[in-house]
Amino acid sequence: MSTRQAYPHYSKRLHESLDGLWDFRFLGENPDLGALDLKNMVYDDFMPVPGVFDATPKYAGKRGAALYRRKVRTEPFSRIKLKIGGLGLWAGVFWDGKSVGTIDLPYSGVELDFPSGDGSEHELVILIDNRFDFKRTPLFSQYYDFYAYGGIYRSVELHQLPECSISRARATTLDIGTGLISLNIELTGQVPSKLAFKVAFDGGPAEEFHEPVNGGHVQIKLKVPDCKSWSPARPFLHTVTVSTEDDEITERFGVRTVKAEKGKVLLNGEPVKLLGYCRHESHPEFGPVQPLGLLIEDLQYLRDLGCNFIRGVHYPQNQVFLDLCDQMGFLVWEESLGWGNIPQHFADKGFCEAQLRQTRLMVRNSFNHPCVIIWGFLNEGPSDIASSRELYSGLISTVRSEDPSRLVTYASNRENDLFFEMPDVVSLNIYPGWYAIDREKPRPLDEIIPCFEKFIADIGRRGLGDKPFIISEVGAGAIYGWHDRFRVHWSEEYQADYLDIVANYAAGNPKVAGISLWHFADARTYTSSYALLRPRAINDKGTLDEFRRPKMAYEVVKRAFRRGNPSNDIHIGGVGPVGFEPTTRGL
Ligand code: ADA
Repeated sequence: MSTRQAYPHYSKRLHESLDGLWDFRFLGENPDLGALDLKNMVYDDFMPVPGVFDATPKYAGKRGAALYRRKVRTEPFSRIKLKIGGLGLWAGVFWDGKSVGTIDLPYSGVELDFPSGDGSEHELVILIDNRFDFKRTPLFSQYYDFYAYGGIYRSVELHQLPECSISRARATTLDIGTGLISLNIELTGQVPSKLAFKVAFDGGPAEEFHEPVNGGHVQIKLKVPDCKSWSPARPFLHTVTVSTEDDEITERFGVRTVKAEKGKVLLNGEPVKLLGYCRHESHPEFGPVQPLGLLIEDLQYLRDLGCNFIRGVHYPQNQVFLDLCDQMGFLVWEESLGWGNIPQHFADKGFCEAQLRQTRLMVRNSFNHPCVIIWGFLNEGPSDIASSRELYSGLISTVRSEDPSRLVTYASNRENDLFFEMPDVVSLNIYPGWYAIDREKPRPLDEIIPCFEKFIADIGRRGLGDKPFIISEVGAGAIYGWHDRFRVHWSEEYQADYLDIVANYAAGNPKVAGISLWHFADARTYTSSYALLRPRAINDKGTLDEFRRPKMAYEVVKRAFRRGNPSNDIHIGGVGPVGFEPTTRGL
């Protein structure tokens, strides 16, 4: 096993990226997993990791189970941590033929910790199952409006851990003026009652500490030397290296504060208007896998559009994407997986438990990204039903107990929402003039602004006027290249006229704290007859199509957003004044 240059932060730890070509076997659409014989399995194909088999031509659209296999080398009898950045929909992980864990949280970054056993060469097998099964994978249902892919969506790493290892060091800004932060160091394995360790910032001199360990955590406060705060205009990043006798990690973080006050979102004490898009991790050829080049391309477009804000829908985001947002100064809403869940889901213990677990994990995994300013969950859940209260309040308190330093919200589509009092930000998904009130009116664009105004007046009357209000979704479909002199639904003209109204309204109205238009790029969705609502079986409301070709609305939105947020021009095409290697993060 080698210590790869790509991950310079774990200098004392043997680790390896397992990305690359793996052996592959599709087990069929209805395999008997109980009778799985891994020992005599014939692998008759290969697949890339990260990669999804059901986006490839040979296995396109298949639902069933598949095996991914590769050989790995470790020192005998070592402690192993397998880090998987995200997969779907369900996985069983086998080490030398024995199960070492299962993964039931699609899109979540997970870690499995287990002993390597005897010998130095091992077989690692990941069984992927992309069939819908509410009992096993309660978080993904077939009716969700985005395609549920099968495969390993993100990078896989193998670490050989010392007996006591540092799993995370989470930095929270306490004061931007003095650079005071609190550092929460999390340990796993054989944890001592007192820990001797060193802390160094930005590769500078280390300070020594000897502190008590409580429940696997050490908490200290310290000042970042020569501290520079992080903001969209100056996305300055620091690194912190924590080392013990046996282990060392380096995490990258930013010093900045986020608050909600008098209807505004404040960043470092200053109001910031959030102008941007919802973005799916989706590509017609790679599915949910996000090649670095694609991420750069998307972020360049978003910057050019004058955006400073991205709502990452509808699941925990790729860590590399968040790294780039840190570097480019984008502000991000990250949310856990959910889509129009129904009261029957809320009545299911397994669903509620998985919601809480994945949301906690998302906050922990993305904690050090300064770009993330808002945590969200349960897109368009049943928030108008009293019995949903327990899960909504449970998720809010889970987020707040993990991270009181950011804002929490959820995207509601219920104007009679019962829980808007609980989150920090009121967020509404609303499609006036698309899913129109008067279905007989041609081009019902005049319905848009009155709908927004009514909602703002309603929340004001409800006493919620002091909470920032975000239009978390709004949009209209357009088929790329489809032009029509009547400028009707599905034409690029209708979408451009629609987004012109919406983007200018949000950019110019002080009562709107932010907007994330639905959506950045077209994305694959239903293969069932739900697709009758979605021409081409694609959600066509992208301002760009699925191959990132701008539609007419592109220039319209760009004009409105740039007028609303002229400071966004600062970094067009660049990564900000301070360039950092994206690989210096801890995760
Ligand atoms: C909802 C949902 C999106 C998408 C959108 C649409 O608001 O949150 O995921 O389905 O509607 O296109 O209608």
